[in-house]
Amino acid sequence: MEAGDQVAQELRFASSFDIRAFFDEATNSVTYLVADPAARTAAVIDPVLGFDPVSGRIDHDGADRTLAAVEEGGYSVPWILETHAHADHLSAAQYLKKRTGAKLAVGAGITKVQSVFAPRFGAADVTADGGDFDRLLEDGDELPLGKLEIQVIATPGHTPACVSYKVGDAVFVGDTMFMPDYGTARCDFPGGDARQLYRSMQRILSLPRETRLFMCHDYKAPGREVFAWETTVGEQCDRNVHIGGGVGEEDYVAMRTARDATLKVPKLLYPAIQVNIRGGRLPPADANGTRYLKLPLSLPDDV
Ligand SMILES: N[C@@H](CCC(=O)N[C@@H](CS)C(=O)NCC(=O)O)C(=O)O
Ligand SMILES: [Fe+2]
Repeated sequence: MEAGDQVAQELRFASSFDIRAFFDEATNSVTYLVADPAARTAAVIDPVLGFDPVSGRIDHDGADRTLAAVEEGGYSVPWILETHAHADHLSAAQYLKKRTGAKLAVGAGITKVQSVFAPRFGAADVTADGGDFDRLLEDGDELPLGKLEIQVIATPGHTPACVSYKVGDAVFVGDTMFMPDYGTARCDFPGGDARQLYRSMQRILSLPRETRLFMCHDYKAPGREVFAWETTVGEQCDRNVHIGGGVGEEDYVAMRTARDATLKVPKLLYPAIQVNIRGGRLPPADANGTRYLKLPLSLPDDV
C-alpha cells in the first residue's frame, strides 16, 4: 500500500468486537472507534479537530469521518475517551459530544495539567477541578460499553493525566509506547516523568504477549515507508528500540532524558493545550465576538 493512501485511512480489524482506526496525517495521530456491534454501542478514543495554525481555520473533516462510521453502524456513543491532554493536536471532543450526547472522560490527573496551564494562559474560565470533562478516571475504573467493559489503566509519565484503555484483548496505550521501531513517548512536558513512564509501560508489558496494542501516534521510523499503529505486547517486549529485550529502569531514564533534551516543542503545543485543558472547548470569545488563542512570548534580556 502506498503511504499516500493512508491519509485519514480507516482500517477494520478482525475481532469479536470492532475497532476502526482513523489516521490524521497532519498530526500523526490516530482516533479509534471501539464498538460492540451487537449492542450497537461504540466509544470514540482521542478524536482530532482539524486546525491550521497559519489561518486559524478549524475543520471537522476527521471528526465527520468518525461520525459517518458511527452512523453506518447505527451506534449510540456513551463515551468519548481522551488518553491525555494532547500537546500536538486539538481535540474534537466537544464537536462529537454535541452530535452524539456522549460523556467525555479523561484521567483524573487532568487537574494537575489544568493547574499548570490555566494560569500560564490566563484562562480564567478554566478551574483546576476537571471542569469541561464529565468523568475523571482513576486506575481500575470500569466503563460499560454494550456487553463490553472498558478498563482504565493509569499510565502516567508522558503527562500526569495519561491513561490507557483495555477492551478485551486490545489496549489503547495513548502516548506511552510507539511502534517497536520508533520507541516511546517524551517525558519533558510539565508533570512528565521518565521513571514513572517506565513503570507504567511495565504494567502494559506484563499483559499476555498476544495482547493487541493500539498506538496514539505514528511518525514512521527511519527506513519504514508506511504508517502503522497496531502491535502486540510480545513485539514490544522483544524489539521496542527503547525498552525491548529487558532494558532496565536506570538505562531507560538516562536514554529518555538525553533524547528529550534534543526534541523540539510540538508545532501545535500552545493551541492544543489551550483547547485540550478545556476538554476541546475553544476559548471564550473576546469583546468583538472573535475567539483567540494566546501565544506566550519568551523574550531575550535586551528587549
Ligand atoms: N514533530 C511533532 C512532535 C510531536 C511530539 O512531540 N509528540 C510527542 C507525543 S505528544 C512525543 O512523545 N514524541 C516523541 C518523539 O518525537 O520522539 C510535532 O511537532 O507535532
Ligand atoms: Fe501526547
